[in-house]
Amino acid sequence: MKHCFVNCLIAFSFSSVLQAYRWSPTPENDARVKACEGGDVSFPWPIVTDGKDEEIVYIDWLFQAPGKANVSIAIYVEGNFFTKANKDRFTFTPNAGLHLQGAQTDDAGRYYVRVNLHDEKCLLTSVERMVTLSVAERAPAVQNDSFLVTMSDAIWDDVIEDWTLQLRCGRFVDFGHPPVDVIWTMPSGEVRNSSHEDNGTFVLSVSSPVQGGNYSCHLPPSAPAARCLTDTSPLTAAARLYVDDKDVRLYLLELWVQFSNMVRVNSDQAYLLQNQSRFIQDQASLLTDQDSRLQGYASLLQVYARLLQDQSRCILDKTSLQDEIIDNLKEEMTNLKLGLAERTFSSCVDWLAVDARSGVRTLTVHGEAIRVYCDQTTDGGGWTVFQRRQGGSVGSVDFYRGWEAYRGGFGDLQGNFWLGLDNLHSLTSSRDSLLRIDLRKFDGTNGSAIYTGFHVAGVDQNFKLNFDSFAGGSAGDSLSYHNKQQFSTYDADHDSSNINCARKRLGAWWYKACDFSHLNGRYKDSRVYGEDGVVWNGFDGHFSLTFSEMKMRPA
Ligand SMILES: [Ca+2]
Repeated sequence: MKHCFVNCLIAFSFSSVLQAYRWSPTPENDARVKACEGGDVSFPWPIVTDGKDEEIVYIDWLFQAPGKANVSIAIYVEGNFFTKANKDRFTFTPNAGLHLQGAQTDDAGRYYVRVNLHDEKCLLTSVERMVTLSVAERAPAVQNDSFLVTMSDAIWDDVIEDWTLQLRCGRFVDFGHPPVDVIWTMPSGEVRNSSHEDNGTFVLSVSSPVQGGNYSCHLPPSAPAARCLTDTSPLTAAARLYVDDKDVRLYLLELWVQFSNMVRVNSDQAYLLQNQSRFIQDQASLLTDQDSRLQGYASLLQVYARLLQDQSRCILDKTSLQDEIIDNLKEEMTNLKLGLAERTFSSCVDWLAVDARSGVRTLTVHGEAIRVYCDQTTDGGGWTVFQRRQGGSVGSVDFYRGWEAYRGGFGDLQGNFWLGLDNLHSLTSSRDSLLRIDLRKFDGTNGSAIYTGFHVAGVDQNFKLNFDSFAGGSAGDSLSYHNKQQFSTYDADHDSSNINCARKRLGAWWYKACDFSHLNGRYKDSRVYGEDGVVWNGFDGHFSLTFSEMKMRPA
């Protein structure tokens, strides 16, 4: 047979069918077969030969996906079954059948089987059959609420002149082939298959006369398997339709619509109210925060208020104290003014008792007022200054002056000045005084010289200098040489020299012949050697000094 098979292959041709065989009745040619996704499906194709000499040479199977060309998927030859690539899920079942394991959605399409035979004349013939396979996607578990019955709005039917409405059962995708209807049970007990819409709902149209009562729907018992449903529990749902008359029904429908709207509106309002509630809660928590913060501020403000009260009390206390002090001061001032008005001061010691500050004061001496400068700081104060040399901006006072100038005095009591010989006589004539001379070198060293029993004679003795003795001082004694000497100016020579010492020295002093000290000499701006300068021999020789003050205090 093998050699013949080869020959027959060579001689192969698609001749017309000889009818020397027969197919079993099922499946019919062009049958539709349904498989669930992942499940098995068989194409039995039993074929029976009816001639002794007629034998199957080989069988081949082809597959045609929708809209595509045939492709070979398997072949059976000499008792061996071969599958093409990726088609090993197909197995052979006698005598021309195929079994597909784990059907997939892309397995859907047309399957052809071609049985190739030869007869005793080695003439090859082939016969074909075909099935169309649908593969349904496996549906998820069906939930009961998928079968809820809903009711449509009523529609006026002009033909029957009555209202119709529809009951809808379920929402799921129909995979099945052939389509499975939902079975409705009417209030009368009558069973009716529903029509079926594309979106998977099953609609029962109810028209006049509408029966009131329970309408229930359920899938037929075979449906879950046929439709790849995984849940085979009874799937039924029911609605009760109240129908007394059409007005009542319409009223009920209106109520239904209103209720639906109300539910929708209510749910909208509920959402709105929830939002508002949340907003109010937020505000409340915000207010709580602010409240606690305000309470904090309030307690802080109370503390501040207490502090301010304390401070105001302190201020009031202080103010009353100040008022008291001011009153006392005013009283004292008044007393002082009264006292001052009645009082006269003959020396800076008198002034020291009422005013400890140094400065220009008025003394009354022999009924005559004299303006003087009181030094209230040096050595206990009470000093009446009658000569000062200090240079500087107020130092440009010329001390090379004549007799009348020295008699009356000149300069500025706050700066460089000579108080006047008449005043000196007046201040010292009635009592002995201490004479104090304060000096300063250009290097800043201070020195002083003190003499007791100081007084200056009158103009009749040309203001002769008188004192008892040198009483000490770091500047040394450079005035005893001049004791008992008359005062000389360049225009009044009362010295004991043959020359005019005042002209020679360019000053005015109690010259003898001529001097050991010369504090009315020419003021020099630096430490310059010269007999014409401001000189105190015992302090810095003939070098000019930067500062000189002559003062007296009653002994
Ligand atoms: Ca002379």
